[in-house]
Amino acid sequence: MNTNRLSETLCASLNKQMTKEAHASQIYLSYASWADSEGYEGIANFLFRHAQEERNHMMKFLEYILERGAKVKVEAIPAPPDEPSGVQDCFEKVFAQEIDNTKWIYKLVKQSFEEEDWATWHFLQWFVKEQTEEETLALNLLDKIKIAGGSKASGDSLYKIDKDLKDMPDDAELAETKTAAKP
Ligand code: OFO
Repeated sequence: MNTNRLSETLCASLNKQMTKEAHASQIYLSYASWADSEGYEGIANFLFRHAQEERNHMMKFLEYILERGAKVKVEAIPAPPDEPSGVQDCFEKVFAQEIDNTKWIYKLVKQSFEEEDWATWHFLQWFVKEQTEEETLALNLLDKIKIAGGSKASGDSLYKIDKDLKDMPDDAELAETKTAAKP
């Protein structure tokens, strides 16, 4: 009896995304290490936490594949790109990374829809929401850096941003959770 509830094609794509999440985690680890070595303790802390989040995303895919009776394929993780040249470049790279990941999540959603695999489609909705949050978070940070002067931001304003990031929550509030009383 076949107990595998995933198609071969969807299983391959989910495995691919699992490795992409692991890659994202390595990217955040590398940027966090760069930030720490530059003296930005708060930014490093924020990015280290995010590296862990991506690792959790990887585990979510792994567990889902197993749960559906399919086979997990653990593969090599590509090396992260070059380290950032400054704080603005760092968050531009973070934003670009999240946009790219959203693109892959959307491809998976489309594939699950086309294959009429509603369990996988439902599983992926969590990631659709998560990507919106992560893009918003990165965008908000870029806005702050832009206001502070972008690549010409003063040491003082970067110090303030670094301090704020230390305790900043990892998730952004989405429009749907806002109210007139709490815009
Ligand atoms: Fe950056 O998010 Fe995973 O999926």
